[in-house]
Amino acid sequence: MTTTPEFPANFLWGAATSAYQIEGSPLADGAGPSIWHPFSHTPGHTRDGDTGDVACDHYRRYAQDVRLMRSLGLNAYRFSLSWSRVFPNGRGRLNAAGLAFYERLVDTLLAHDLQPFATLYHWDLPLALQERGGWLNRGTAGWFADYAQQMFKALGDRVLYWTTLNEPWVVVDAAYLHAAHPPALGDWRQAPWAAHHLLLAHGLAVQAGRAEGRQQIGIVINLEPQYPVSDSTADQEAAWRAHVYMNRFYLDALRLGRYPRALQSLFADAWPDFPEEDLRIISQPVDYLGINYYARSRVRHDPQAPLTQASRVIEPGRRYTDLDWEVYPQGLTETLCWVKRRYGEMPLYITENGAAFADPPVQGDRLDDPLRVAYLREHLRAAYAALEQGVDLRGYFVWSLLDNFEWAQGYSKRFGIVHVDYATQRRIPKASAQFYADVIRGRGGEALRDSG
Ligand code: IFM
Repeated sequence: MTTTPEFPANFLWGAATSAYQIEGSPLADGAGPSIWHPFSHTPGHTRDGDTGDVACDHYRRYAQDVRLMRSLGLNAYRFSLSWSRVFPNGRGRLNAAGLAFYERLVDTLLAHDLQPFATLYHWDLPLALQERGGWLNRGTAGWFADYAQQMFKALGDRVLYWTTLNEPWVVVDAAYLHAAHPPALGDWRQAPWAAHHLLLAHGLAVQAGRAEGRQQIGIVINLEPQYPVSDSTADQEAAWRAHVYMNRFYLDALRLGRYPRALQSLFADAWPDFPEEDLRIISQPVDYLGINYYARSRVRHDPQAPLTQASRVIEPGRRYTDLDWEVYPQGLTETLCWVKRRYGEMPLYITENGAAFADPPVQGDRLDDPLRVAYLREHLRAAYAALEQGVDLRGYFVWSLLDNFEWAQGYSKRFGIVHVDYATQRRIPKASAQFYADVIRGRGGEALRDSG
């Protein structure tokens, strides 16, 4: 890229978080537990036994966090609602005190000129619904739509952007293939129904949103280009299976109204005959797609790997983050262009992008995180390259505003542009926060200029 990037004037510049990862107080004010509560409290499930009990204490400190975002110049904030805060049993009685938290949050965002971008499901299924079968129970899709409808009614006058689900692929893969997230079933044969019910939940929630007059509803999908590590047929086929399983499974259903045929051979007799009508509901038009991009995978054929028989490989000489995810910015451009090519023109948002690095120690009130700054610079340039290639990119959300509970990794991985001292809950904007503020102020500009 030779030009100085200049992002559109109405571009959304945001940061993203999710409820269980930052809020803390998961049972406060009449909330019910989500599946993450007993899971994280069970020894051996999370690194160092970490739980979301306190997290970033955002439930009580949200106003300070909103002011912080405003001070950095952000104009949007992507957060999720905890279903079981609002419906302690997942259905039936609404907990007004839980809803009141989100009303306060949204009102505070608007008072600070931050556009709320609300996600209805970021992995924290109400435990009461898991006890009825969770995503293996078709009823969960309907209960999700009921919950969504109530949220559209309660907050739809103030929240313009709605996301039904965050990363359904992870929900299914982590719980049903690898037993790394609750309900930790670890049986790939259950994956197709779980995935299908999640997608049906999305479709029914979109219908509910339309009935309530909502006009900016989308879904967030995480994508990762899959490259074979060698030219061997076995590795190339493994990369293809990984690509279909991760990148096309959900988007083909959502945008083309069918599952990729290759999934039938992958799942063999565990692949059900899904009702056609469901696919019509799943594929009804949405207003935007949210893309979460972090890394690419280089994969090899691995007969031990469940389902896809493909494993990600770590190679010397490449750059990785603290989670062993490869730093590969051009993959973001490729991914956005691939979505446009395969699924057609539509508004896209980068709803998550960021990096876990073991940050250097805080010095006074400063924390220099040059690796994260470099990661963000390169990926923002890659995002701009996609815009230049005609992708209708409308916004970028860094993951994450704050260091937070990184699921099974607990607090050991830090993604924030703002450091959180978990002992005191003090927030310290890192150099990357300052860098992002400069990017926003210049709509790209000098901060993203090619230094080479
Ligand atoms: O922390 C997660 C987030 O909850 C979903 N997307 C990826 C992030 C980093 O792993």
